[in-house]
Amino acid sequence: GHRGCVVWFTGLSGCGKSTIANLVDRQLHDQGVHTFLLDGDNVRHGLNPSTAMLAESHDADFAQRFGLGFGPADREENIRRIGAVAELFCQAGLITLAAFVSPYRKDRDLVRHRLEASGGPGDFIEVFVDTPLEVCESRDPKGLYKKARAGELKGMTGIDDPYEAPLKPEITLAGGSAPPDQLAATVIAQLVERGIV
Ligand code: GGZ
Repeated sequence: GHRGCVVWFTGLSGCGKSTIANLVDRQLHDQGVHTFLLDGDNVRHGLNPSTAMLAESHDADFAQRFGLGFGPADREENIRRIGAVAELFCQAGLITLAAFVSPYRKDRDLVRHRLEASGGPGDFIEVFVDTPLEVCESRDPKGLYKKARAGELKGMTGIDDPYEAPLKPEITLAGGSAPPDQLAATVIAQLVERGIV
């Protein structure tokens, strides 16, 4: 058996965090470990939809008030909600994997402090996927960097919005230096070493 914890992946868009988190999730699941993965693909649709998405089912004023975008306050609220949900999964005993840009240090630190207060030290494992911006930008799967460089997208992390790297992450992965499955193996080895799985 194992107790719950939150493994929090942070890094630039295109750094590989979602790919690595998915590999860790699948591998742990295959070993019979109870996991749950939170990432933009499930969270920014259900829990934290954009204003435009929310407007499909609610009136414009409601969508404006509760929809989330990528401004500083919206990112803060995005991470706050995700942190609260991750805390619940952790309390349910799941190895909870979260993969979000989460660019602001204070927002990640708040999640850490809440988790360590409700659970214990070691319940929050921050994984910094440290991939050079040039590598992320060359991948650019959604063309967001290109748009940001062209001035068509404002507030892109790493271009005209800051990414505040963790100061003392539990794990740092040199993204782009090794294939994703090797980086996922590094994470799992760390979880074993920390007695989590
Ligand atoms: C950063 C953005 C932006 C801006 C849209 N800045 O590569 P992706 O596409 O799939 O991952 C990015 C995702 C970021 O959502 P998060 O919920 O992880 O962000 S945060 O933690 O900052 O709240 C990217 C896309 O959404 N995207 N606009 N301006 N990423």
